[in-house]
Order: sequence, then structure tokens, then C-alpha cells
Amino acid sequence: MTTHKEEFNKNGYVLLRNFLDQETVAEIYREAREIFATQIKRVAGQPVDIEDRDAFEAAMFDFFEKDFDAFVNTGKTVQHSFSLHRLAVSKQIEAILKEIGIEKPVIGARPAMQFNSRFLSKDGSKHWKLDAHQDWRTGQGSLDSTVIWFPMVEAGAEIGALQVIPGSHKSGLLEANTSGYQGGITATLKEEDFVQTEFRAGDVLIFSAFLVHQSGNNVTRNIRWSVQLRYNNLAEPTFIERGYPMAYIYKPEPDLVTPNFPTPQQLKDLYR
Ligand SMILES: O=C(O)CCC(=O)C(=O)O
Repeated sequence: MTTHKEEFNKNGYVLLRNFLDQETVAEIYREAREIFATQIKRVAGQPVDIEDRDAFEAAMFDFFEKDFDAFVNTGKTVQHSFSLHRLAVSKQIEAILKEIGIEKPVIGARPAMQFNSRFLSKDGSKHWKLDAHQDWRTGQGSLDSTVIWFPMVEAGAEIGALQVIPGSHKSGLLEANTSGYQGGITATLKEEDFVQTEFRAGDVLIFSAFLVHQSGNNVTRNIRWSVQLRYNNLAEPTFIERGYPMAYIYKPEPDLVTPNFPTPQQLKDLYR
């Protein structure tokens, strides 16, 4: 029987069925919707039921249209949720990373979440899905830098689950432009080489940061909620030799986001 490590080395990815328990996924998904729901209530002036998928997602689209900045910031805030971060550093994730060869895992970039839908796009096509890319180009971490990707809803071709090119992790770093969040590979790729992945909640895809992959095409009216976790290997010799480069730059906003906030009185009231 092939081991996960053998499969990973050969194809550049392994799709682990039923890897996470349903409640772990449900908690991250619920917390994300709760965070959005608070802002939706502020903007729409009425609460929304997070358990009513269609109504909740319609409210998400409305929020996106009515207060884009708050939507973007809420999307970022969701990526700071405790449930997501708990999973990212859990024993279970550490064990699977070690199993496929990441001897000393370290977080490569802040855990991320995506809400893919063409209704959450300003220009109709560009920002809601990613062109073919290799994550290594943006992370530039260890040679064996690894990504964990999973949807929090059942996801197949229709809702645009990830598409991957098996074995492409051994092709090296391909030429790419800097369009969008992850850039897009400019080298010629054959569409027929992409394999469409399919998931039930709990299934997880683990892949080399050199694996060529792209977003599928979400043709449904629903949002494809997914999580991306990125890791490097502190023990990988070229990563040590290159001085542990950290290509993700987090920096504070230089100006006050809310001018003249807070007043001393607000602080006195808070700490009464
Ligand atoms: O979720 C997606 O559609 C794309 C995610 C992805 O490719 C990435 O984050 O590197």
C-alpha cells in the first residue's frame, strides 16, 4: 500500500478523506459567519440567520455592495478567528505535516479563508478566483513548503473546488506575473492536465507549495467557503541557509482608520 508520503512525493498532493471531524470544520465555518453576521446587522439594520444558507449568503452579497471596506476588513478579521488558528497549530495538523516529511513545521503565513463567489467581486471575474499559480512564489519559504486546503461546505466542480496538476511540483518555479493575490503562471499549461478535486466537509487537501493549482469555476449562487493553511519546515537545509526568509509582509496602517477616535471619555467609561 502506498503511504501518504509516497503519494505526496509522487503527485505533489494527497486528498485525505474524512480527515477532520465535522465539528471542527463546523466551528470554524460558524465562527466566520457569526463575525460577518455582526457587521451585516450593523449595515443592513437587521439580524440574519447564519443557519439559513441562501438568506445568509444573500445578506453577504448585500453587505459587499453596501460597505465594501467593512466587508474586506471583516473578511480579514475572520482569518484571525480562534477556531481557525486552533486548528492551524493542532496536534492533528502537526502530525500529518510530519508524516509527509515536514520535520519541524512552522506557520508560513497567517491562516487564510476564502469566500469564492462571482457575487463577491467588483469586476465580475478577476478577484473571486485565482489563476493557475504556485504558492511558493508568494511564500518563498522552505523547499518543502506545504499548503493545506479544505472547503467548509461540500465542494465539487460546480462550486469551484480547487483544480491541480499532479506531479507539477517537480517542474520548478514557473514564470508568473503578479496579477491578483497569488499572481498567475504565464508559462503554457494544458487545461486538460488539471484534475478537479471534490470534497465533503472533513476532507482535506495537502499539497506542495510548488504544485500548480487554480480555483475552479463556481457556477452556483452559493459561496464556496474554504480555508488555506501554509507551513514551512524549519529543518529544511536551504531554508536555514537562506536565513528563514519571510516574504509575507504584515505592517500597520500609518494613519488613523477612524479620525479623532477614541476620546479620553470613551476610555474612562470602558475602564470604570
Ligand atoms: O481557494 C481557491 O480557489 C484558491 C486558493 C489558492 O489557490 C491558494 O490560496 O493558494
